[in-house]
Amino acid sequence: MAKGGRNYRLFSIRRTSSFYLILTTLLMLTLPLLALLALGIFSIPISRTESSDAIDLNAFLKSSVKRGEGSGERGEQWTEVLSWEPRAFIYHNFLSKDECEYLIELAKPHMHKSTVVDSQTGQSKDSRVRTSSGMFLRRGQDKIIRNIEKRIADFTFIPVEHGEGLQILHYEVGQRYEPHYDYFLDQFNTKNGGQRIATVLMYLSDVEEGGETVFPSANANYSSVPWWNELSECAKKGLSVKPKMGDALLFWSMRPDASLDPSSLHGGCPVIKGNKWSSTKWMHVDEYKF
Ligand SMILES: O=C(O)CCC(=O)C(=O)O
Repeated sequence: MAKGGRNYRLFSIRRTSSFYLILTTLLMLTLPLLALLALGIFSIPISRTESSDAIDLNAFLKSSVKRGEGSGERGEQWTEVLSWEPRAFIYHNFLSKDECEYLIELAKPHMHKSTVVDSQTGQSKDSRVRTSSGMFLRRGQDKIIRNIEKRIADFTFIPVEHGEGLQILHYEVGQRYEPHYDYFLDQFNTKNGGQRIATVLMYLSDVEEGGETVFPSANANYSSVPWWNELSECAKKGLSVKPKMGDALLFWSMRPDASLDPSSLHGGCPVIKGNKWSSTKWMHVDEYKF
């Protein structure tokens, strides 16, 4: 029995030392791997079933919600390609209801009849093609506006400093903005910031009927949009977007080769029923100073 006991001890000592040997080997193999992972030289591949674009956007959105950017809850956020000629995209639920209401309340006491820019003098002038009322907010005016402007920069990849101040617009029944370009065809207006490269149009309210943004020169099948049957006659003359509170429409006035894009011609159809509130951010190729 004593012999059997010694054998058993020997066996258990051998078993313990093999265990430590395996453990040490594993540790020696793991340590360099951990060091490579920590230095970012090596990464673990993750298989993705969705498109990488959608995953990246979700990650960006989740992180901004976690960081508490913006005010109020936003519905599900996703982007939709509207057209490639012009390059136009809809970002659903870009603004929260609270942000829309905040912008409207901020602007309300300061609204005056909208003007257009005179191409000879660069001064604002009255116009029959634009019958809405509006006002400009200062870039970076307060925290909520800074958050919205940062979100616009993240969405468009155009720095905040290239943007004009937000313009708030109000259209009542019958009011409209005839089709026009946002880019300039004169020297005067491009002195500050160079040419306007892109526009983000944010809808601050729903509109019961009419008030769509229309692209009459878009190279697209206008009637293929799912909301075709809900559009006014004016909106059916082009590729149109129906205003929805919180949605943002991004379109580019310049092509990737820096030429002006005439298919970006766009207008606001007359409001038929209800009210339309929107906010426009014009962005330039260079820093816009004010
Ligand atoms: O209100 C719209 O739908 C169009 C507005 C617009 O064209 C602009 O602000 O440049």
